[in-house]
Amino acid sequence: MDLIFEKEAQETNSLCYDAAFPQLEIECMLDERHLQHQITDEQRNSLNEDGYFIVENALPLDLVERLEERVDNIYQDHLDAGYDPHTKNQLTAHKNFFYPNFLGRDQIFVNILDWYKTFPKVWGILGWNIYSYHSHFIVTPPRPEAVRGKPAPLGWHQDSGRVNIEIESSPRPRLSIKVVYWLSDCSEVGRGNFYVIPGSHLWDKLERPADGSMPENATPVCCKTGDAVFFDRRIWHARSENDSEITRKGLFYGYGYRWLRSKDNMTIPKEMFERNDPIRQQLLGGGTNANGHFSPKDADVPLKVWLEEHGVISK
Ligand SMILES: O=C(O)CCC(=O)C(=O)O
Repeated sequence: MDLIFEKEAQETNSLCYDAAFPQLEIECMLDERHLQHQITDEQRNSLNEDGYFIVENALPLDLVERLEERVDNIYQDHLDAGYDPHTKNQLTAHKNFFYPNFLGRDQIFVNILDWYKTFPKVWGILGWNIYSYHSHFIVTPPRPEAVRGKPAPLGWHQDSGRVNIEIESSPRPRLSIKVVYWLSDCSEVGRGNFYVIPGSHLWDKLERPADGSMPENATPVCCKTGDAVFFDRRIWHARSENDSEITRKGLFYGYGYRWLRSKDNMTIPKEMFERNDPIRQQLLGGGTNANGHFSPKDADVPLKVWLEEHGVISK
């Protein structure tokens, strides 16, 4: 970060515009606001007991609007091309659109990685040897009229694929969490809500009713636009069908330990990587060498240094 920009960032604590890259908005680095939004006992208890918690109004609506515009543009490009590169299938207006590895598509997505109302809770859960191992956004349009209201079995799962089969311990270890920011209003059931089974993060298996109906205690997570949900990767969760008139949109940020391999291709343009501050670079997968993912030195984990300097953890 150049000195003028750094000084400006410290002075304004707000969005910074770089004169050389006028379209590149770089949100300022960690500051006092982060210290005010650390995880509460109630949130920690909810995560430990239920496997998730909600942070209301995590993002202001003007920021949601700008994020949504970027998501809409990427989605529209794919709709125009009629192709979904993730499923390698045709993309049509009613299909769910899952778009991984989106951070490098726009600086504004990177800005949310260390968002002051949420990121302190991430370090409060996982500690400082972390990065964003996986990110995706999902656009879930309303179902076609012909199938509206028809029950469809949900895709219940725990995150992390083979980890759940190959790791020996029971219950499985947490390893990572996700934070999803809702860009659309999911405050009523039937809007493609995210479903969870509270407490199921400690289960190795899920008993699914044979008729495809909801498992016991399946709970829709109802959130307003701008709310965020933190969830443990182990909680059994699923997307539901959207039988409303509102296209559901969510930005999912996964955080895990730096020794956990990334699930995304992590195609962050070099120039974008270099223009972000060291803590962002850590979150984007930076580090000095491979061993530093397991036995980090301070240069690998500027987040740790910042937390020490601000009295959040002791040296
Ligand atoms: O789209 C949803 O509600 C669920 C997303 C999901 O399953 C995931 O992020 O692992």
